[in-house]
Amino acid sequence: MDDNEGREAVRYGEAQVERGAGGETHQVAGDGRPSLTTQQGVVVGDDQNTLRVGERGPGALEDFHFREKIFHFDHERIPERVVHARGYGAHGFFENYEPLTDLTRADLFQRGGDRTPAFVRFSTVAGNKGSGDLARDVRGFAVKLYTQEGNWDLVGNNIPVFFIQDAIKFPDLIHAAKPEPDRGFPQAQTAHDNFWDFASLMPESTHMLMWIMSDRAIPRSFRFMEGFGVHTFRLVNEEGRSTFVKFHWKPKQGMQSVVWNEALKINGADPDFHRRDLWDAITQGDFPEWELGLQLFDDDFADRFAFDILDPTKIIPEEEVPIRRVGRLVLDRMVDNFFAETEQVAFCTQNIVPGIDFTNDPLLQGRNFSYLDTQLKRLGSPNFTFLPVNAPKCPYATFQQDGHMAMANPATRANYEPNSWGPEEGGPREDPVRGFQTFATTEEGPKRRLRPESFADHYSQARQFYVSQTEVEQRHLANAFVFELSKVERPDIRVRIVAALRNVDDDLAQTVADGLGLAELPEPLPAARPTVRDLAPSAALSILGNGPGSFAGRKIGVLITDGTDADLLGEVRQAAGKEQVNVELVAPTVGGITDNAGNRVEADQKIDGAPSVLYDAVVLLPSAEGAATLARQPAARDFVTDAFAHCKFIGHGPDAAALFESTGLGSLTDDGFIRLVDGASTEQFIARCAELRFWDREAALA
Ligand code: HDE
Repeated sequence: MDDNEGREAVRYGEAQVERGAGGETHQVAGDGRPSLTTQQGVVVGDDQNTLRVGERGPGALEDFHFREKIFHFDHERIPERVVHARGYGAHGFFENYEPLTDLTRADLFQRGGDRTPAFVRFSTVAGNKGSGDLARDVRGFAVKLYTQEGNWDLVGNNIPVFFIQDAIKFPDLIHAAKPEPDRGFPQAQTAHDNFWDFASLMPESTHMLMWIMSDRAIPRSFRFMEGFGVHTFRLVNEEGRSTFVKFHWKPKQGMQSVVWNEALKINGADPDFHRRDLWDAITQGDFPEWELGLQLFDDDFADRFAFDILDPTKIIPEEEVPIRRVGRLVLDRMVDNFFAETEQVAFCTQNIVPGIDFTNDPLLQGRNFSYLDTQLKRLGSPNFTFLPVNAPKCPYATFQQDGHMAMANPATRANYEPNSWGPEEGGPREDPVRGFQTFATTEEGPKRRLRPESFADHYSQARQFYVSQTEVEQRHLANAFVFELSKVERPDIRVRIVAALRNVDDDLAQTVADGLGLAELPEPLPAARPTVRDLAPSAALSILGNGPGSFAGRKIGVLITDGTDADLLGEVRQAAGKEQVNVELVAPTVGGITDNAGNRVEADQKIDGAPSVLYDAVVLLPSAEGAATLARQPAARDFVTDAFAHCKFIGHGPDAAALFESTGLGSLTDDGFIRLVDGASTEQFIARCAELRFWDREAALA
């Protein structure tokens, strides 16, 4: 008998499903796709129409497929994170360079070359899940390391200090930063009264304010920023000896930020700019890497250091305690499913492993409560630890049981401990040798609500950060204060911030005051401790002072039109390719152009959808006729003027003149414009691009 006898072929879109006459077998004809089923495994015969009585009659309640589908859809959302709601994750590994047995017994640091699987989630803090990537904000840098002795979560930020010194102020800080409760805006912005009101009344936030008003808060991409564990932790070795440690992630790609006007425009042109960047890099095989750096110190240093090592509003300058690079983190795989992994990943600061321990940093102590608590709210069950992205990749055995979504109840007879059952039925036992041992500090003192005196200097390191910046960075920082405070409606709040800045640097305070149009400089805010004005600048704190020295991994937007010079375009592509620089072709239509050799060249972007803010540098290669046409189009003119205003290097072919004329840049060209005529000049252009921006232009225009 013919196998297909009695079967009817049904086409739904592209999929061809074979249905047995008696419904007994279900398989897919043609492309081998699996059959669609209900959650109970029943193959669905019709996913296009609800079950109804008569052709135009009412729906039937017994339509279990429809009910299951809508029921599940209705429950798709889980609460977004209270903070760090918008994030993007990727998988990878940590590779340890050499044994660190003298410092820690943590398994992942025991052998050189060992690789530990990792999952990293980058995020912004203030905005909701749908907010733009380019908000001026701290970025989260949360790393989950699935070690062979349990999961270690290093839940850090891209800024090494924090706004507050005590976790009890966290709800206030976040309430103040988030949209104002009566009006429900502004979204993903600190540029409003409540944030600056709170900040101006919390002198301890001043150091952090310097960082978030700096270009660190508008990174070019996740790939180009540093990460920090922020708090002081402990490493503990086999003998039980403890060494204090601060954790750093150093991007091998170098650091890079955008300028504020660019950030505002990127948010409109591509609110997923950072997501897309990470997705593109990893899927193209350009895996981003960070080196793990340790700042290691002992009690003697802690006692000597000018600030309290438990104070999370302070750094330890690299010049005072150098960073030892001990391994590398490589991100080499995107998630299979955003929700299952990036949304459901649950970082908890309390997730540490033998060989690592906490300190009494009051922020860290508070966080250790908060993260577990928040995961229960968000994921709805204490069994969130069994979700694949959260589960350890080493063996685990507990007596925890039941609860919503229980997935791994103990299979033994005993579900308690101690018990007198044998190994088969008795379940796991504690292990005093391999098990986690808390570092035995001695603690004593009166139980009080108190901020230690050693936390009282709020301005000296803020000043140190400021004086460690280049002139360009200082200008950006002052402009950021002016921008944000100009959005603040209450003059007294603006004045109070300027008064705080007087404790940091008088020039900065004056520049901000001028930018705000303040008639006179206010008296400095009373300070608990006078500012130490001569802390040595720390070169490591500047982004521009630590340039990448290469343009690799960056992107050039090349503007082309019909008649574009085929040879020059070829040179640009070749020179960029040699330096691992990405090129995107931007044209009047996405269908592309015909170059002067008669070749059809497809475009990546239509000019209206690809403003130059999406690129690190631009090249203008229109034909003379194309340039004349583009000169009449606002989008093309903005492409050029924005690239100019954002201090980008601009490579141009001989026929771009009409574009410069129309934008008024004809007389303003400077050394950041590079005329491309042949292979050599194109290579020079790419080499110049390694400087990332032509900052002299900004100084000239200021
Ligand atoms: Fe968080 N923080 N935080 N935080 N934090 C959360 O946990 C909290 C702090 C950081 O990608 C929440 O899962 C308190 C410092 C990152 O999933 C919550 C305090 C640093 C992420 C929470 C802090 C961070 C969070 C919200 C003050 C840098 C995102 C959702 C004591 C060292 C992790 C969640 C991810 C997320 C509490 C301060 C980093 C509510 C109480 C300092 C990167 O538990």
